[in-house]
Amino acid sequence: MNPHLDSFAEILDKAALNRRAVPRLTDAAALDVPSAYEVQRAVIERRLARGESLIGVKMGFTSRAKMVQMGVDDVIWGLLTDAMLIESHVDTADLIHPRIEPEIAFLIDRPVRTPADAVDAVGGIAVGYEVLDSRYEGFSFTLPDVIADNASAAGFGLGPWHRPRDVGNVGMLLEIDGRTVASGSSAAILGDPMRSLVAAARLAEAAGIELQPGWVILAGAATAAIPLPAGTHVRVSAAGLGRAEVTTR
Ligand code: OOG
Repeated sequence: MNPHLDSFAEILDKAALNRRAVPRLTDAAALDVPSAYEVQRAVIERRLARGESLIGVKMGFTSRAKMVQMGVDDVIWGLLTDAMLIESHVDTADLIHPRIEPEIAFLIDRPVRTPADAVDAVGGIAVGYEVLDSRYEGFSFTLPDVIADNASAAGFGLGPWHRPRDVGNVGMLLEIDGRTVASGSSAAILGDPMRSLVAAARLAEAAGIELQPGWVILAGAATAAIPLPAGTHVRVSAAGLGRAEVTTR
C-alpha cells in the first residue's frame, strides 16, 4: 500500500485509541474516494491485527436527513468488528464526541456473492442503534475523510431478531431518558432499507468482499444523529420490531 495512505490509517487508528480528534486528512492532502477506501481497509487491518474479527458492514448517508446533517451526498459503507458490538452499556470516556442514531439491521444467513443474492440471504431483521464517533475535530469532514474514518463507526447494538418481513415503511423512534429526541420512517432509508442492503452487496462485490452468514448489515439511519452524553438511558424502537436499549456512563 502507498505509504502515504498507510500513514493516514495510522493517524485515524491512533486518534480512536487515544480518544483525541485529529484535523481532516483533506486539509493537508488530496484524497479521492478509492484511496479513502484503501485507508479504511488499512484502519480495519490494524483492528484485525489486534484480534478483532469482521462481523458485518454499516451503510452511511442512506437518508436525506443524514446527508443534509453532514453535508455529503453519496452512499458509503464501513466495516463492523466484534469489538464494536455493545451489549448494554457504553462508556462515553472511551469515545471522542459520540452520537447515536436508530437503525434497521439485517442478519445474513447465507453468503452474498452478488447483489442478486442479497434479498434472499436475509435471515432476520431487527431494530438497532449505531454509535458514531468521528475521529475528526468538530465532527466535520468531506466524503473521502469520512470514508477513510470507517464511516465514523464506533459501536452498535441490536434488539431481538425477527423473521424477515417488509420494513419498507415502519415508524422509528430514538428516546433519551424517556424523551423522544428523533423520529422518522424507515422509508427515509433509500425508500426502503432493503435497498440499502442491496447497495451493501454492490459495494461488497466491488470491494471483493463476500457478505458472510452471521454478518449484520446496518442499513443506515432514518433520522439525524443525536449527541450521546454520559449518564443517560437510550431506547430505540421500530414498529413491529420492538426495541434496543443502552445505558451510558
Ligand atoms: C457518518 C456516518 C453516517 C448514516 O447512518 O448515515 C451514517 C457520520 O455521519 O458521521 O452512519
